[in-house]
Amino acid sequence: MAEATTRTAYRTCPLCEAACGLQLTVRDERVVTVRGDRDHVFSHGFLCPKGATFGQLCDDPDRLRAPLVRRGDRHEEVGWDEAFQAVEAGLRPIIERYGADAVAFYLGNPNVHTMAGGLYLTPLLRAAGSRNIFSASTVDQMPKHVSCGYLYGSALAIPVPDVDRTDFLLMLGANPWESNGSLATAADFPGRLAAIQARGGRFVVVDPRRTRTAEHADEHLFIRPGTDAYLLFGIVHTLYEEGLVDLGELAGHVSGVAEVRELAQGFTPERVAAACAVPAERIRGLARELAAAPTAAVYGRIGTCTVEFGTLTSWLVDVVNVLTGNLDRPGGVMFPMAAHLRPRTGAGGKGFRAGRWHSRVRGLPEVKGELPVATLADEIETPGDGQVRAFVTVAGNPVLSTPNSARLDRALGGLDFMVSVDPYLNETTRHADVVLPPTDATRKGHYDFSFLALAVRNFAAYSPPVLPPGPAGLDECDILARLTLIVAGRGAGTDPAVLHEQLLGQALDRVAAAAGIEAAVLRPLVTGDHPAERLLDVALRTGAYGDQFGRRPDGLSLARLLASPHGVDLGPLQPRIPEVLQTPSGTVELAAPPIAADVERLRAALGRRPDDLVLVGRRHLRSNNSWMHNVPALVKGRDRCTLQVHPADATRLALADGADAEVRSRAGTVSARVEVTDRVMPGVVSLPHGWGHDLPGTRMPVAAAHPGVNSNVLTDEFAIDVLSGNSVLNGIPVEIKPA
Ligand SMILES: Nc1nc2c(c(=O)[nH]1)N[C@H]1C(S)=C(S)[C@@H](COP(=O)(O)OP(=O)(O)OC[C@H]3O[C@@H](n4cnc5c(=O)[nH]c(N)nc54)[C@H](O)[C@@H]3O)O[C@H]1N2
Ligand SMILES: Nc1nc2c(c(=O)[nH]1)N[C@H]1C(S)=C(S)[C@@H](COP(=O)(O)OP(=O)(O)OC[C@H]3O[C@@H](n4cnc5c(=O)[nH]c(N)nc54)[C@H](O)[C@@H]3O)O[C@H]1N2
Ligand code: SF4
Ligand SMILES: [Mo]
Repeated sequence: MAEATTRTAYRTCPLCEAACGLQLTVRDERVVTVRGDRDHVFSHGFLCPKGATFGQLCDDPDRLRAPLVRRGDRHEEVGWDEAFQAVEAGLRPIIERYGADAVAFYLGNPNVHTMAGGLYLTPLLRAAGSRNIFSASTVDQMPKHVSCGYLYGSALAIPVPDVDRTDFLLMLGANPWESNGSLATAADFPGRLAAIQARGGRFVVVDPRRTRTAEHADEHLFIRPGTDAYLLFGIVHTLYEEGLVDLGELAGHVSGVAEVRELAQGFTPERVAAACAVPAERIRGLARELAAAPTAAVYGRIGTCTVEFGTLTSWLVDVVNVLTGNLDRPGGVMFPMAAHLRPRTGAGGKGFRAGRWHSRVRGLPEVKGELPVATLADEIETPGDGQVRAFVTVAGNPVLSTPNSARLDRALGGLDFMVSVDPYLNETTRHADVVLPPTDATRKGHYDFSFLALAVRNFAAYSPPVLPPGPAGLDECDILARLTLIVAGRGAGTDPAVLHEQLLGQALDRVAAAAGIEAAVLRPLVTGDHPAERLLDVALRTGAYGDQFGRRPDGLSLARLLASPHGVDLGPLQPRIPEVLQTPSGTVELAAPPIAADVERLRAALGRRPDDLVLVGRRHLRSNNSWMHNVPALVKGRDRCTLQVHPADATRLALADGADAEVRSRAGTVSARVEVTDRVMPGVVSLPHGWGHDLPGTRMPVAAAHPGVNSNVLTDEFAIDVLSGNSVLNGIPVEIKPA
């Protein structure tokens, strides 16, 4: 009897960008064991400690299983219809009285890990019509979108390092040994790095901390936080000066090469060495090694984006790849081709534009349809026409994850109405009048709309729900559909199926128009048990490898992925230039005017005296931003939320290992436990983000018992990268004294 209820299921892990395949043992409708799926075409059995807790996370007794409505300072469980009526009663009058912009939205990181996020946010935001859209992108990767937007004409054309074939990898501000990689989906990133060495290649890490990745590298270079743009310009300068520029196959597809030479003037290795603290001879050496390697890739992540010159740094990463002929070639950096997308028919397009509107209070430019989250509190607090009065969060915890979060926390307390789509009552959602918890990940299907477009090898996988919908839960697609209908004024009682069919109809209209046939002919051919599955089926079948609704019978479809629980391998990355380029000229535009203009800001800062002491962040393998600290297995053991201080600084500042220190910045003050270690360079201290679970009114008791301190009390909402609006979260000037 017991045996009959035990079965094996396969599912893509939704907990980070690596997209590993999980093998789940399910007994009596619960996930009882999690293993890496050895037969998975991409992850080959890899599993990290977070993925191993997938079952515990889904079963967390503190996860909300029914909607909450706030009554006074308490949250009470209600039924779904009552919850949506409360949302309608809260939002509609504000929209009617003050207009669309009075409702702000914040979309957090897990949206890129759900199908609902990939399919239902765009309709929601379109229905809302608000200019006050914010997301975790402006505390993360927006500089990369902007630099790629200018270089390639599309903010989504992001090349990834071809780690499986490269001979030389230069990594800046990334720690995949802990993070498992970002903007480069590479399950078992550590194994893939080790394989570079095993085949005789090298990888070099540039980081103000000696990270686990740095420990495994062939070389680690400390760098002063926020100065990677100087290091990279020193490399670019050397490439020109020593005649090492060689575009290879790219010649004819790149414009602006002479302009970049001009822009690099003055950034000699000697001059930039003083700013970034990497010796001039090593900067020259890196340039020569990158140029001489049969293939090479430069890859930058969080430490290159969340800094003062984030867009320039992200741009320079690609400039070096272009100038050494490594863009779009095997072993260099390449553009993936995801199964749900179609290749374009030729080069050239409208190009990238930012600043179509500006934020009301600080006048910050829109980028990719959103405004910098660093100015969200301004928009809530500042009275006047267009003031934000209502707030919708979907999968976000900005009270812990965004700069000067104590100020945002206060601002949220002053809203007229707030609704959160979130499975936890946490530091942010405790402010919500209504909390709408989606079903857990075992009960939803999964396809990585975001990460299959960033994978270092082309593959596709779809996981159907492992368990049937729970008795109380509501699917996230249904939640977002009902919100959309409310915001659009179509009523809280409208069946979400109305919107599901409407979206499917629109998707079919688009593909039918492109193929010159009737959408009605295609509708009966679409398969799938769920609205998200049907939309995916259309995208897959008309995508790069699709069955074209039967015209290519061996092509991809939902049915084909359902029959392939370990995924379908689509081969190594292929060159995509010029097809991928959407710039007006149809070339890689190396020196777009907004970028060139920002170089002058960088040049002006070159002689600036560095701050005495700056704060950087760090990630730990057992953590995931702010939201997985309620899983006992992930928080057990010694306190990880420590302030790392170099021994020389500890002596100078009279800080003892294990004692508390008071850390003060322009934005705020926290008290943190000191860990004296030479893993940070002198002049740099490090505190992880996502902690600070000691605020009242939350329902995450395990996290509250391991609170840590919130590093974003210290980060400054006025420090942003001007081109992208991205917050500066690394290189924060601080003062420290014993507490
Ligand atoms: N100082 C500093 N700050 C940082 C960073 C840093 O390096 N340093 N990193 C930044 C980065 S890269 C990021 S991405 C942001 C993250 O910023 P956020 O996205 O704002 O924060 P998270 O901690 O990821 O919170 C995720 C929320 O989603 C909820 N959630 C989890 N799963 C689901 C789901 O399936 N559906 C829904 N609807 N909700 C779900 C969780 O309960 C939680 O409330 O933090 C940024 N903040
Ligand atoms: N375990 C775990 N995994 C995660 C997450 C997590 O919270 N925990 N978060 C996920 C998310 S949302 C993201 S975006 C990714 C991020 O993925 P990564 O970017 O790989 O993550 P980090 O570990 O923050 O690595 C950033 C590194 O930059 C360094 N750094 C700081 N300032 C500078 C600088 O100015 N220059 C240089 N060169 N380096 C600098 C830091 O010391 C740190 O080692 O990780 C994802 N995976
Ligand atoms: S590396 Fe990421 S995707 Fe893989 S098991 Fe760990 S959390 Fe899941
Ligand atoms: Mo992120």
